[in-house]
Amino acid sequence: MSNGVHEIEDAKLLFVFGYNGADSHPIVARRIVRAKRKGAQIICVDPRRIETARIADLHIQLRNGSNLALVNSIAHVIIEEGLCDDKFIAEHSLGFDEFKELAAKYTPESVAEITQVSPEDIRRAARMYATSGQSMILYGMGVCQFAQAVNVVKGLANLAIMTGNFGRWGVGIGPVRGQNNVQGACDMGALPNSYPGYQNVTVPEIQAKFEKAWGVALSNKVGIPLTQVPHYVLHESEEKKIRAYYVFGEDPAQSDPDLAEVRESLSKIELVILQDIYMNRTGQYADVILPSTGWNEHDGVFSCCDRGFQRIRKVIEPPADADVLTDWEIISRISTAIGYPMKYDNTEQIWNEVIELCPGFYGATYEKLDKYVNIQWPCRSRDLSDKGTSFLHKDGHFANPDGKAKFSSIDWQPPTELENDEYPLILSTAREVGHYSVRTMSGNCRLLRNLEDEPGWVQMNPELCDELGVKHGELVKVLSKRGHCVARCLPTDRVKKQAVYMTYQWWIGACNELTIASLDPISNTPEYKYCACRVEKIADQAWAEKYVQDEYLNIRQSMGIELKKIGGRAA
Ligand SMILES: Nc1nc2c(c(=O)[nH]1)N[C@H]1C(S)=C(S)[C@@H](COP(=O)(O)OP(=O)(O)OC[C@H]3O[C@@H](n4cnc5c(=O)[nH]c(N)nc54)[C@H](O)[C@@H]3O)O[C@H]1N2
Ligand SMILES: Nc1nc2c(c(=O)[nH]1)N[C@H]1C(S)=C(S)[C@@H](COP(=O)(O)OP(=O)(O)OC[C@H]3O[C@@H](n4cnc5c(=O)[nH]c(N)nc54)[C@H](O)[C@@H]3O)O[C@H]1N2
Ligand SMILES: [Mo]
Repeated sequence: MSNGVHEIEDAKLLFVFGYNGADSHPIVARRIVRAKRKGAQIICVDPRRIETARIADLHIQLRNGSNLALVNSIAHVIIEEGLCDDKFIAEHSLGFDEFKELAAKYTPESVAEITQVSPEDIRRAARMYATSGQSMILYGMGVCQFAQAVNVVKGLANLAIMTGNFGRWGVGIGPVRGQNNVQGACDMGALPNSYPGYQNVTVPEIQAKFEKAWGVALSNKVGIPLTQVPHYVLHESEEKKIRAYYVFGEDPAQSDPDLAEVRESLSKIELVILQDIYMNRTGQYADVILPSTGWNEHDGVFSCCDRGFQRIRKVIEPPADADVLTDWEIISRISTAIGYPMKYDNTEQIWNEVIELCPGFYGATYEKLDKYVNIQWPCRSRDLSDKGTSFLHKDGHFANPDGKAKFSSIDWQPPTELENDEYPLILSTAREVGHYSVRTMSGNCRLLRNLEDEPGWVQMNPELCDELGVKHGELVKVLSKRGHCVARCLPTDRVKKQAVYMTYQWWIGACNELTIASLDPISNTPEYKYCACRVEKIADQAWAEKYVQDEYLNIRQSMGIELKKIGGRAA
């Protein structure tokens, strides 16, 4: 994020784009509500009438998959109506003339069919965003989970640059990232192309720095992104093939797209290691399972989505009979066994090594984290007066070598798999408030399970339900070219008739049986938000209910959560 989460409250306009904070990040959503109370205007861009849409001044209920057409059209209006910050553009950016040419094509009238948004609403959104004086964009998976994702982010950046909404308090762009520590995973270099602190593995000086610090020879080759693993197992030559897969805090057999393909690849990999705090679906393919402690059983540092480092502290001992180690102890022992002795006594030693090697984190010492609680990088000085950086690009100085922001001129492109005769509906997948990602954590909580349990819901417009003759709570079959699953029908007029929505944590209503592994070429994120599907009525509901129960028990037994009954006795 270019700005701090706390700054949301002070924005005068929030442009909430493909982000459902009320379900995904209720604490961030509180900030949106407070901003509204302080007088901020809100534009919500989402194909569903989500909670933010209900409190918004303008809800743009665009057609799924039309993001960049809408964004380019908003830019068109800003230019056409003379609402640009010409001084900011002239002093702090490059490429505006080329962008103007591209934007000229995107009249609101010309994108009305693609976006299903009225030209008047596009003009209103453009005026509101460009004239508030302090506009902040918040975006989420409704942007990222498309084959054209990074380009939409660039399109949103164009809007912020052309209106000078960067480098001040309460403006900027906020990718409100997923988990509590997904930003931390990237900060620590859990990426195929970088060491900790976004230092690229292909740069010789950086390679030399880490070789010296660690006393080893390091490769300068970029690694393989998670979502390309099936390709490297199933379709690559012998010498490029993946043979061992060390899965750490991830459940690809539940959360990756096209699960049939994922299962095939997990079965073909010679060695699968799973390091987790619970059994998950990938565990069923694991040769070795390394059980680790949970967040309240160990110390560490998390990075919030807004670059804020915060310490976490151990509050309880793991159960005496649990035979678990902390993640860092497991990694240290594996490394030592492989032949690179790794010895730390505590997380502070690890953290000190991190900040020593990462100039942008250098000043974020444990001492300061204790004193100030939250330090947002960059924090480059150890001096106690450097408390980190709430917003980036101060005074229009951007992180490119020439200090300038770059406009990107990119055309909208349709999603990969469009609706057709056999699969006439759009399947979009998202989140619900009561369960978390692959549900190892929330699914092991009986209270949450009592509130919501298998097989999960498929949200459908009431008119569609009528046409298919299915009612609230009935089990239906959802199919795509790649597979099928069973879920309960949830009629809701918050969604349009053309698209149905599922959440991805259910084992029986597993929407990733259906999703397509079409990846954004830059981020490698799959197109979870768009594929073609069909919903079928199930005539024999009693059979279907029994199927769900039996299947649930089967899965729980195979994961060791429920004991197997052998000859009438639990074994
Ligand atoms: N309770 C709970 N909270 C979670 C999680 C969870 O599983 N459960 N997961 C966490 C994780 S990993 C993440 S990444 C975050 C994600 O949090 P969000 O970014 O909120 O993610 P989603 O709910 O997947 O999608 C956001 C919105 O995108 C909309 N959308 C779909 N298609 C389009 C489109 O074409 N254009 C636009 N503009 N919008 C579209 C959907 O309708 C949805 O409302 O949540 C985190 N928080
Ligand atoms: N269809 C569809 N699929 C999606 C998405 C979608 O919107 N639609 N969203 C995608 C997104 S944005 C994300 S981020 C992924 C999330 O998917 P995953 O990352 O696979 O799921 P999580 O539930 O976040 O956690 C993965 C594992 O980490 C374990 N874990 C938790 N804490 C610890 C710990 O401290 N140490 C260790 N070693 N393990 C731990 C959990 O038990 C769990 O098994 O799903 C993706 N999949
Ligand atoms: Mo995520």
